[in-house]
Amino acid sequence: MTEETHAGFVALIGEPNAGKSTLLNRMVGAKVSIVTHKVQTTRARIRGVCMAGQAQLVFVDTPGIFRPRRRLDRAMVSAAWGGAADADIVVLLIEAHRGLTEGAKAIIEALKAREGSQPVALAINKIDRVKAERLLALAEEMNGAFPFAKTFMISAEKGYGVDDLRDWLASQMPAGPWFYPEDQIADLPMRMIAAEITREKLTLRLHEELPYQLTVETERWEEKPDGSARIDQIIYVSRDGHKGIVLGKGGETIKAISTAARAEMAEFMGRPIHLFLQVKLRENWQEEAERYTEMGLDFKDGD
Ligand SMILES: Nc1nc2c(ncn2[C@@H]2O[C@H](COP(=O)(O)OP(=O)(O)OP(=O)(O)O)[C@@H](O)[C@H]2O)c(=O)[nH]1
Ligand SMILES: [Mg+2]
Repeated sequence: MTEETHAGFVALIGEPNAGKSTLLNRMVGAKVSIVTHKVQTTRARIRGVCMAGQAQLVFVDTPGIFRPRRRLDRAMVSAAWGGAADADIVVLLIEAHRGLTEGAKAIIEALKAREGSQPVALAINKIDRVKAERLLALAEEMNGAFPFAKTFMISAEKGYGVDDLRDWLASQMPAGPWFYPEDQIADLPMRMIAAEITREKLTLRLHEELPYQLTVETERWEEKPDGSARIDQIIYVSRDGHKGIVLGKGGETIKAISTAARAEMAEFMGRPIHLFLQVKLRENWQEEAERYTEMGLDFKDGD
């Protein structure tokens, strides 16, 4: 007799930089969502699949929740709450060393305002950065602010406490068939993963506002007879001056970015990749519906 299967969706929410994408990647056991030390790295909902015994956990990584200013911000924050609405369980991540911040308080207020909603678990992340004594007080403070179904202390980066969190989540999943084949780890199209990898390298390399003012799209994908692939991508920048910065002196910057992105794509896809990057000025890309569709975000008229 086969054991009954369980499956469900787990939304990871929190402020930008809380470690949501790092946790998703650890749960999945592969890097499917990009990670940087900067805030607002993730722009859309990214699903990663994790098997825990007979349970399939579909983790939904979301953009960080913050006070939105631009249209892109609004689309990101709305994608984050949309991810929470569709989930069986929500996990709120906070950073141990920052504690109950204003931003976390705002998220908790919004969680309270939701009706008939799913259980919310708390994951105090980055515990490798604080002394253990501090954690109990923080857990108490957090649970005074919201009735969390359960509290976990984890380090998504080091892997501490992650198994406990996964096992508990698995025990909470409703009975039902799996949503994805057992060996599938993500449901993002390859062309989008490739674009995200390049955007990660750009974000790591470029400073200040620039990473937030650009977007990457995979324009062409050509399978080669020798098993390799040729990938053509466009980097859209919104200011003329940004083009030169992305290219760098004598094309140095774009070359370094391209090398790093290509290496990671080749590793992820397990085959040689030929990557061609082009930088284009498109002042209004943040107002164009098509750019949002490419990212997997909703574009709302009148926003
Ligand atoms: N020390 C420490 N750093 C961590 C831990 N988890 C994540 N980080 C770091 O925190 C930074 C942000 O991680 P991300 O996973 O990109 O955070 P995020 O919540 O997805 O951020 P956004 O996509 O911007 O909302 C990165 O530099 C990570 O390496 C942890 O457990 N300990
Ligand atoms: Mg992220």
